[in-house]
Amino acid sequence: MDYFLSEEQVMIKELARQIAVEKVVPVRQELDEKEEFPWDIMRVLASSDLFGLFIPEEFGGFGKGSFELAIAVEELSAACLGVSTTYAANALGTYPILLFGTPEQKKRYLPDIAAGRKLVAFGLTEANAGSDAGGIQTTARPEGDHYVLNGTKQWITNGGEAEIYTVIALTDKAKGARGASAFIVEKGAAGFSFGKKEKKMGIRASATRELVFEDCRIPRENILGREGMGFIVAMKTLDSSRVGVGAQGVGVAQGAFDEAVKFARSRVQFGHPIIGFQAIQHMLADMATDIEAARALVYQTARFIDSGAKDVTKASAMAKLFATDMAMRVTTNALQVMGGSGYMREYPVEKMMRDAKILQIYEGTNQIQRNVIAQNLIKEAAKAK
Ligand code: COS
Repeated sequence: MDYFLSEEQVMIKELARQIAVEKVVPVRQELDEKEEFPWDIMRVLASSDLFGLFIPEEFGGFGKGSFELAIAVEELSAACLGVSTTYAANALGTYPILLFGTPEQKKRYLPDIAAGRKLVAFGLTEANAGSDAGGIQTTARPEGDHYVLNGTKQWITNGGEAEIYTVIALTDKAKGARGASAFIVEKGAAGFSFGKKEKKMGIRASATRELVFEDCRIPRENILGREGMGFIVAMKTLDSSRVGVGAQGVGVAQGAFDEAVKFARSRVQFGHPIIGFQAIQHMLADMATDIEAARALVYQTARFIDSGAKDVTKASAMAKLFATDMAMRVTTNALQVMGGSGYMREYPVEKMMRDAKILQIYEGTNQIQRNVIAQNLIKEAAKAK
């Protein structure tokens, strides 16, 4: 399918693919087995200017948007979802600054992010606040010209590796979600430490840690937006970034599909390559159709976001939901096409299937995406009446 990419977009796609093939594929199995953070690859992405894609030119970026980010994420995801999660979570952590930062905050933080000199992480989730993001307990108490943070954030991607953290905490506990505010916290701040690195089923090249705040003092000017806006900052951030999770789904599914086709062409059973059997052909046909439908939805949603549309919540949730459920179906069936070989670590598809599972969970489970879509449908129906 031709998605009518501009010359520049084709270049971004080809550059990301070249890095994926030359730098990521050769090391992905080792990174997975050793649970090693992909610093070398992050340095290659930085020197190739891929961290600045969605950051305005005045802050050292390329002034492109969600679409260009999505195509880069897709290509990296076809090679390794652990690597692409590290890269995409950097964008997730950056959106609060991009969407709600003052010109001074943008000037201070975005150039380092655009150059890939500093990684970013987003801190919302807590032990008792996953799907129920409004239930966070971490507090930020105003004290003179500082805020004092106390609490623990859980399962934070890029935790420990990032230099910059965008964190949601309660400035008014009595108001619950409406008393939440968003902050920038820098690594090294007194009272800010990290929990152990989590051991995960998949995306094992990515780092996942707790962020621990114990009387962590940060300057007042590190608030993003106003006090009480934190929940909206988090929701708008997720509206922008969920389409990127959809792009991860398209990428990993394409990667698994390509492996399945390659295998089916060479594997001979009953005297023929198995790609000649209709049972296999129908599975491949369904997988290819599924991937293309998800890609069309993800690309269109990213373009919709880049158009400056005001309300992208439903579209972004739909793209995340469809593309990531698709990724689980396609990686599972790619493994099935390969039979016992697919189950072996010698081939990359078992890792792709393990990795894909997280896409249905992070940045809001797919059950939460359905809630978000339904709430928006109800709102639209009420408006139309
Ligand atoms: N944009 C702007 N405003 C939004 C919004 C959005 N996308 N989503 C919600 N809001 C507003 C609502 O309009 C409401 O405003 P009022 O208080 O003025 O009425 C307020 O925020 C609270 O919204 P709601 O009542 O829908 O909140 P809930 O507590 O019911 O939670 C969900 C909403 C479930 C959607 C939210 O908690 C969520 O996204 N959970 C998943 C969290 C997640 O993705 N975690 C992953 C962490 S990052 S890996």
